[in-house]
Amino acid sequence: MGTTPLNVTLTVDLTPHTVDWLTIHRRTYNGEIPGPTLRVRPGDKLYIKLVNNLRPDNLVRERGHGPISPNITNLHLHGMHVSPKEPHDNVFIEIGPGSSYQYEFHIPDDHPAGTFYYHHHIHGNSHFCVGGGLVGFIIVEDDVTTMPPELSAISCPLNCHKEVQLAVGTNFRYRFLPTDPILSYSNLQKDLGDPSRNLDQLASGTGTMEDWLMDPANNVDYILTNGQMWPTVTLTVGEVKRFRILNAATIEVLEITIKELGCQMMVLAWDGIYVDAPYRTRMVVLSGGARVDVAVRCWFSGDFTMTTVMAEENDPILSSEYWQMRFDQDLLTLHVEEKAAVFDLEPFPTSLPAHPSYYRDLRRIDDSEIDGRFVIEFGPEHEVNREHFKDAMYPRYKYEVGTIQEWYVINTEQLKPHPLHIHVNHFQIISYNEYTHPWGALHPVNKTKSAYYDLQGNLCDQQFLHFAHNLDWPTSNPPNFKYHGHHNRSRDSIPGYIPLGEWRDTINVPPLGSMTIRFVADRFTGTQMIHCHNLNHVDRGMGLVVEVVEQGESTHGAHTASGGAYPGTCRRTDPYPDVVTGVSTTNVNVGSHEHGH
Ligand SMILES: [Cu+2]
Repeated sequence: MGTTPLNVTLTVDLTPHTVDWLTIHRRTYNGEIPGPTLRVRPGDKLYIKLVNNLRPDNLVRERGHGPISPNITNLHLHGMHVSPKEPHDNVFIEIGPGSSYQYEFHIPDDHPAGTFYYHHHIHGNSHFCVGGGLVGFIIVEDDVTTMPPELSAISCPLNCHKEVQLAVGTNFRYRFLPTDPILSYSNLQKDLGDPSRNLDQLASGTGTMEDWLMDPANNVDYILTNGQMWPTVTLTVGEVKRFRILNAATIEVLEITIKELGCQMMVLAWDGIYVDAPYRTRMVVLSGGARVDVAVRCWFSGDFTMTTVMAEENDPILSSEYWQMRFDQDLLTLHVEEKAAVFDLEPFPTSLPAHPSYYRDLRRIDDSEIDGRFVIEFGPEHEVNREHFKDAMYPRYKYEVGTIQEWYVINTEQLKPHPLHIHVNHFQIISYNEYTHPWGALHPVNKTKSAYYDLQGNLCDQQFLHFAHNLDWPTSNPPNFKYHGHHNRSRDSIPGYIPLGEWRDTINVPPLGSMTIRFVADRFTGTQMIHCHNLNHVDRGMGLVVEVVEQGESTHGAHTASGGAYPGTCRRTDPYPDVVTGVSTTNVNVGSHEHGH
């Protein structure tokens, strides 16, 4: 166990970043995209001094109506099990131009070893800043004395040459909606006076540099791997390497695969938490903020392509909210060299480290063990539970530390996926698109029938229209929509389907999707954020805060969503049903009709 204090300085500055012939200016940590990789061990105390070297500006816009100044910054340790209070992982700290802040992160002795990341987390400018490059890996190293030897053979600290870190980002992106104040980098850069050539007129007189970059005919990739275009990773035939892959993009869901036949991928961990046992996969699906650890081995020499696929046979709905952003893009070349000696295969890991006690399996616990329940509803217009996030003053749910929580997550949008991210605690997937009554009652007719019922048991029309008539993937094919899977069916071939029991800190909630998650509110009290990790969405208010209180402290006083409409109903105009009546569990908090502040 590490006990060394680790001191790191991360300096945020505007830095030129060159890709091929093009130099762009982006906000970076220590001048790099991604920022430096931080390696820590359980028990370490990590001190990060965050220095903001950006210039002051006059750009002040109200949150929710456009970016606040992208020259304000802060830091979040995504997925790390650390305190959300100051001076720890409090994401509501704001560090202005010319200022600095001394963060402290006390990493628990029993913190899982795995792949995490740090990034900027200011509400209102996160899409611009994180998408531009304010991301970096933080890796909690395994304990060499207890990790399985086959895993140690492909991992730091003993075999760092076997590790490959891939931060897949969109740092090259120029604009998608030129008039959109959150999505348009160029206009914002112009407003800020950042050095930028994006709006330069071309000598040919055919528009701006940005027009040229955005013209599909010019075939410009905008997905970068570690800030580069198509880097090369070298392996030898039969060698196993451990890839730590981060989706550092702000909007896109990545469906990563190896294009050519001849390489194998084994999933080791999701979001920094080892799976129970390694399993083969042909594709990994990562929403923004997600990480996966995969072991890769190739049988033949030659060049292979790791690519992100958005092909017809997959789920176009996962890619993003905007159809024009569907893409197939190559991420890197796997260059596999001939092996001089006899052909032998290095083994894949067959076992993985156990989870800490606070990530114990909650799938088969008795209902009576569940201490509290909450609903998270992603809805239209960037709302969570029918409202926009404004500040951290009013938690929407309070619960005691140490309690077992069961949350029901639904997405009432027909076309947009929303990746849910919960700070501080990972959560376990208990049900996936089961479409039962949110409180566990069975569908009155057929539990496996894919229809979505609200808290009152009413069939929600929008779900019914898409799903009810033809449930079998992939034959179900309404326009622009494919059914994303159901946990009672065999969904091995569906990209993005999440096996029950796995742990995540970020999970894609497909359109009209639903899931039940559980977790222990382990150890840390304080206000913590729950939000959509499509960063343009959270910038517009797609988040809320909850508060974990001390044991025995009152959980009253949480403010429910305002406006007379509540989560778990079919339409935003539906009244909130009285779910407390007839529900045997205690501490159902969504039904409180308490208002006002
Ligand atoms: Cu969203």
